[in-house]
Amino acid sequence: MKKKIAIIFGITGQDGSYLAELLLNKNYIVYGIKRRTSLIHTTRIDHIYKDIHLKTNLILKYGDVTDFSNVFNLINEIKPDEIYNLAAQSNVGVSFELPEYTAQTDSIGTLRILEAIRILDKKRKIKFYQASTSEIFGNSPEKPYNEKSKFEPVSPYGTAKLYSYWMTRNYRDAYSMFASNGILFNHESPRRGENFISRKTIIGIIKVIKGQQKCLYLGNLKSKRDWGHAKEFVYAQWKILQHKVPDDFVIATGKNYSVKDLINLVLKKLNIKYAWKKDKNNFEYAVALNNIGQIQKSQIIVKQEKRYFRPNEVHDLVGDNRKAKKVLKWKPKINFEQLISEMINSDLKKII
Ligand code: NAP
Ligand code: G4F
Repeated sequence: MKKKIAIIFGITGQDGSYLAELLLNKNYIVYGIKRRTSLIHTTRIDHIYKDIHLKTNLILKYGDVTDFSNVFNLINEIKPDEIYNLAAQSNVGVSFELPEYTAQTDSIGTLRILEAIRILDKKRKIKFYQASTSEIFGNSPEKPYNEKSKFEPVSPYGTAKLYSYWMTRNYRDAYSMFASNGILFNHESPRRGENFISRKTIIGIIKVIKGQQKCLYLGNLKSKRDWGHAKEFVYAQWKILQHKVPDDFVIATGKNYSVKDLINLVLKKLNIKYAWKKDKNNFEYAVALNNIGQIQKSQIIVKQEKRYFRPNEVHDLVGDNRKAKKVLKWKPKINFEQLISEMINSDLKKII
């Protein structure tokens, strides 16, 4: 049987690496699109990459979703069966500092791919997956969020992603394209970027124990997130494109925890005894109650700092995954505690 061909925009990211593994295991030929960077950073996919001169089902190509001619030429040359658009400036906090670049990548980047498909694929054979996000719900009042919930994004990132969500739907309706949105809630893994809260907390606290930094500085501890495992969430991405019709799906665990819950869990797993206190500005900090590693009793190990707060915040995200369970037969198995344990164990091996 002819092997399916997939393009992954954003293959060097967390999800791109797990999705590439999944598709290669399913015998796809995978074209991974990576950006030109001054230092090559393919660490997340090095274990599956073989020398291009050998026989391989993973081919890396340079590309950037801010360049229409590049996107067009790639799709024209590769003639894929499936396209996964995971490429994005994916950090919500950073989107307040880079709003225009975020829109170029996260909004117009998607439009460029959709337009290329519309022009090139007259027979409407290519299936398109858009990496949509729970950030599009913002602080919309009715929870848990499902596919029919109101969208009220509160960041340049969420707003840019909402444009892509609608464009994906519009191209599906206007041009009969197989174009689907996965509205994914937060998902983490040992491969998560180091400046997202889960990984930042784990790396930071391990470094404090090892004496490589004195304290971990964070922003808002009250916000809640519905955290799942990236490996399970990319499986949902693939399932969305295998469904018989294009559609939009919420992918979530259905349970959420606060940032403070996350920190408490990491401290507990690393055997640190501590107490939370407040300073005169009402900022919280955690003080060690035992000597452990390089930590001295009474040392401030975690502290809130103004610079890590965002100009606007999504307070409470939790998803209703019933449609995905029923229609796609997709169900998450890894719980929050297992996810965080796996990430801690991985970073304990990396930080020496
Ligand atoms: P990630 O680790 O930040 O990966 C993003 C990928 O996009 C990287 O490969 C990055 O390349 C690439 N990229 C950035 N700008 C690009 C551009 N202009 N042209 C081409 N590629 C570009 O993000 P992730 O966690 O894997 O998430 C994957 C997608 O799902 C993103 O679209 C994200 O917004 C969305 N999403 C993520 C979550 C989550 O919790 N992880 C939840 C909902 C939705 P570099 O490696 O060169 O930076
Ligand atoms: O880990 P975060 O940066 O993830 P956030 O903002 O929820 O966005 C992630 O999930 C979205 C899906 O809901 C994706 F679309 C998006 O691409 C990304 O993957 O922050 C989580 C929470 C926020 O409330 C933030 O304000 O942690 C809070 N936080 C507190 N201190 C911090 C920090 N976040 C970061 N990154 N760094 C801090 O120091």
